[in-house]
Amino acid sequence: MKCKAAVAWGPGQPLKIEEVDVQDPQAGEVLVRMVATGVCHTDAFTLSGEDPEGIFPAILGHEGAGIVEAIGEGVTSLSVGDHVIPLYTAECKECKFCLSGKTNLCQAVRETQGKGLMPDGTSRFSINGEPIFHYMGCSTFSEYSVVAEVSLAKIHVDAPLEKVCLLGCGITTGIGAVLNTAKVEEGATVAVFGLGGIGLSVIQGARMAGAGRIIAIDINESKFEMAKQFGATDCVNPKKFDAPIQQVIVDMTDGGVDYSFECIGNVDLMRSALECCHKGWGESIIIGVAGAGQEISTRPFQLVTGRVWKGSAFGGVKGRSQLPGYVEDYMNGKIEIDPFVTHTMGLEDINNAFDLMHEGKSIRTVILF
Ligand code: NAD
Ligand code: AHE
Ligand code: ZN
Repeated sequence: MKCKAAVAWGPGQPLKIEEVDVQDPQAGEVLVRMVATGVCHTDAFTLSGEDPEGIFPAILGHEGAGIVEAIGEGVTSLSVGDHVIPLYTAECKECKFCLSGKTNLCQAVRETQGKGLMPDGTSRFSINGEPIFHYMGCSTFSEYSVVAEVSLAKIHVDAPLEKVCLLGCGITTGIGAVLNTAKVEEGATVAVFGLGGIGLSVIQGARMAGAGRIIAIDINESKFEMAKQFGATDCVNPKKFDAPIQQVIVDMTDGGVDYSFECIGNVDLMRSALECCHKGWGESIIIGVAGAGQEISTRPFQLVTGRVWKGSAFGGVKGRSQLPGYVEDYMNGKIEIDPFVTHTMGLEDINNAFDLMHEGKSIRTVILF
């Protein structure tokens, strides 16, 4: 079949709307008609050329929701008409990682996914016979996408896809990092670096966990109002201080926070986030994604004296088992999504969504197909 998709032809180039050929789903694969997709900073990161796994030409997008249009041979867990969220972190329920009980990082399709291919090592997208690569196993910037069965969460048929698409990455990542990775306790003091879709979701998660104090940090003060709406108790602009931000936070909190979250992708701020943690027990969670060749550093003494450095991918959430519950938590009012959707537009305007993100004017733009 043919459909419209936004194609990333090369690093730093605007996406181009193209008519692409989409091959039928093969064994273990599913054809999804996309209804909506968010635009996450990670899409911009890969488009910038900073992603070591970035590969072009590709169809980006990994925060979508849609409806099963066709299934390939051997697909048993999904039927035509099911409502689904594509998962960049698959869940096969069989691999060493899935069975470990220690991680959500299923490896069933990860190797080929990182090469922009389906599990059999080929692409389902092409233009004039030339293959176009998949992205993060999702490629949601397309009217139709082929996704591995293990990379699809079946969700409640009544959930509004134009909202719950954001559970495909940003909101789940932030809430999950608080509840699964850090396991923030009631009354804890939390610092959140970066107030985009991820940081605001961390704040939402921290409030759900009953955190006592939530310190929101950003250089764009226009983000502070929404941070407060989600539960931030203090908002700090590092540019307003001469001292390093970690010192500012330590001074505000009688020795440091119990938990911090880096939601920007800046290795200097990853250090600040670790070093604003309390001696003896403070834990810092890296969520932000840093560019090729970048490395983190700190004095080992920071760890010797009890601070803990961790990372979190998709909030530690196992997509097929747990994401349907997140969708239902939205439907019954336990999780907020609507305020995150600051802009909506058609696929033809998708470059505008990237501009709004870079200008700091949006939290999430949702593309409606
Ligand atoms: P975003 O662009 O919407 O938000 C980033 C925020 O950081 C903005 O509010 C910006 O003003 C702020 N910021 C930038 N530089 C800053 C600085 N020097 N000091 C303080 N604040 C600063 O991005 P997002 O979609 O929320 O994503 C945030 C990060 O999380 C990205 O690196 C993204 O790739 C990553 N991410 C990781 C996962 C994961 O599973 N680990 C999932 C989704 C996104
Ligand atoms: N490809 C990059 C790393 C990108 C990355 O860290 N991705 C996050 C998800 S960001 C979603 O917005 C992730 O889950 N990583 C775990 C995984 O298996 O990809 C690189 O540095 O090579
Ligand atoms: Zn994302």
